[in-house]
Amino acid sequence: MLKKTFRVPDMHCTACVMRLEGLEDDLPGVKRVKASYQKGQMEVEYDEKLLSEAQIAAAVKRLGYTLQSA
Ligand SMILES: [Cu+2]
Repeated sequence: MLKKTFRVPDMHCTACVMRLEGLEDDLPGVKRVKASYQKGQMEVEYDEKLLSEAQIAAAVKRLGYTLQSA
């Protein structure tokens, strides 16, 4: 299990946070997502055997946001 913090500069309200934290249920391999639009960051705890960073970035992109390395 890995825990990584990413920058998501295009989050701007709690609705964005809710959408991104929804990945916790929608993306297999993700254990926990903690997002903060004030910080423009999201912390993802995930199983690196099931999921790559690129797959997380793609899922975030599908929601309309940009994932960057912190
Ligand atoms: Cu928003």
